[in-house]
Amino acid sequence: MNNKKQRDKKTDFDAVITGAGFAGLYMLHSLREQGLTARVYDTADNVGGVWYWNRYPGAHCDSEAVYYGFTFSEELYKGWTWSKRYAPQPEILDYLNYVADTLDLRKDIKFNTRVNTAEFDEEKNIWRIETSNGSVVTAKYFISGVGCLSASNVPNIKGLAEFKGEWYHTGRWPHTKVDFTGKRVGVIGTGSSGMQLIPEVAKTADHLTVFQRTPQYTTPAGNRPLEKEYVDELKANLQQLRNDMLSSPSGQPFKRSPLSVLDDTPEAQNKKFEEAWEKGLPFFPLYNDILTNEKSNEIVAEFVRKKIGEVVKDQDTAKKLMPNYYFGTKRPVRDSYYYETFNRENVSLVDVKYEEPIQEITENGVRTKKGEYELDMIIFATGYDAMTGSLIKFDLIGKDGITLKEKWENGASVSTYLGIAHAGFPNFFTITGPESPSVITNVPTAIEQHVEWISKCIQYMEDNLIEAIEADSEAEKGWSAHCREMAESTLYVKTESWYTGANIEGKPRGFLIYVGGLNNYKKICDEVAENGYKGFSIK
Ligand code: N01
Repeated sequence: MNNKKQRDKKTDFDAVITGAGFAGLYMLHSLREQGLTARVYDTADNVGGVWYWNRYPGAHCDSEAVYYGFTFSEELYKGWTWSKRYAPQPEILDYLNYVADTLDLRKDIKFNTRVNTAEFDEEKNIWRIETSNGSVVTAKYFISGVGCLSASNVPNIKGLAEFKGEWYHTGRWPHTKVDFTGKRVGVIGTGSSGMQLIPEVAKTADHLTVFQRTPQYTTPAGNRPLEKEYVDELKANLQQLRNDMLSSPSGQPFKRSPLSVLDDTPEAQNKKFEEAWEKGLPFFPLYNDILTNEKSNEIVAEFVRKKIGEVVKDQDTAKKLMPNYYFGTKRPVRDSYYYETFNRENVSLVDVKYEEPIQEITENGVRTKKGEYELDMIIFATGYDAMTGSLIKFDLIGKDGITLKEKWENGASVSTYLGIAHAGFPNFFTITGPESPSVITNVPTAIEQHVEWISKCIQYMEDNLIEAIEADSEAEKGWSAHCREMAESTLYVKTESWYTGANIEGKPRGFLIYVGGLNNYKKICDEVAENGYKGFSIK
């Protein structure tokens, strides 16, 4: 007899999920396959999540396309063929639409709807969710699929309201064409988004001024069409590919060399780096200690700085473009002709960190310490309030009326259990939440692992007629301490970045990513489940 049927269903849905990107789509599908009901809410008018919003020219994913998708279904994987090694945003959005259509997901998604409040009812052990369209629904489970990078950050620079020209943020790009032709365009920000956008804007703008606060390491993406034989082979061996991805630190089937950079002679190091640079291969698998050994890291960093000096003709500009922090400790970028763009006559670089900080935006452009840059358009490629921003920007109210924002003291003391669960917030799960491997892995693989773990946990609850599951405070403290300890053994924590919260003015610092590898993380999560959900209270 099916135990589930014995549960007295006292809610509108078994689960409510926020976000219709990779995470929300798979979570919805997975719960439906279990015979449960779920409703997804998204503020956009279609599926896609970050790939719906990030429509700026040049937007690509810098995880290889053949790994940047779902592997849980043979039908889905085999029915889709990527055109290029790194997929452009429109193709990823098409892919997510293909997923939604193939799995018939849309009927359970409410678009154009924001979740304003989600409140846990302690007596009934249910969540009450209020949305922007005025509706109130109840669910046993509340699941966040909003991801780590969805709260856009437009910096608070004096005078923006006075600017007479057009302005945009890369993460909220319009759905209509933005024309740069003949215009004086300023781009503020040189992270992944800025570096993808800048070469595209330069092609048609009259003049492009790049306002750089921190230079960024990037290595060539070497994007190219995919060979049919290679794709066919992956499709024919999907289970092997899936296992390799889930049992790797990065969520991609790369084998990391067991060698330290220092094990090789300078000639051997150089040969490997040159080959990676020429072929557009990632640098991290070449050695095992690029992110942990300062000397090894400096050798890679120096190689990239030397390349910048070779590619960029004007040596003053080249010097400004050379980073001086640890390679890879800000999110590494894979680019298409980024440094080359600074050889164009219509492109100039302004160092707003050391030479001429931005003072204000005027009605005509940007004023720095040295003078005014007249502009017709300003583009903010200034990133996101990452990891926690989207979780604390609405009222998520747990036990005793405490919000997640209050629990985390507005970000000063973020603590989770496994990045999935939260003491004081029963039956609430976060997909790729803070303190999980999330953004330093191939994100769809991390999402698959989380969704499958959450689905299994929910199935366990349904089978055993469990009303509520909640992370214990002690387990949570232990997990957060473990995450911090792991992070402190790397060079990541030595650099100011969005990983540490340093990109947002006033945001408390912390390193909210589990750096021990997706493979080890999966083992820990599986052990917790196998041990009767160790670290959780169940009732
Ligand atoms: O944002 P960022 P992003 N004045 O935070 C600068 C993913 N992504 O949108 O470094 C002047 O990296 C800031 O300077 P600094 C990926 O995970 C993936 O580019 O803080 N400048 C920095 O240069 C990525 O890492 C893809 O000193 C200001 C830039 O703005 C993440 O999204 C593609 C400033 C922000 O860089 C975020 O990338 C795109 C100010 N007040 C994005 N405030 C893929 O390919 C900020 N900056 C998968």
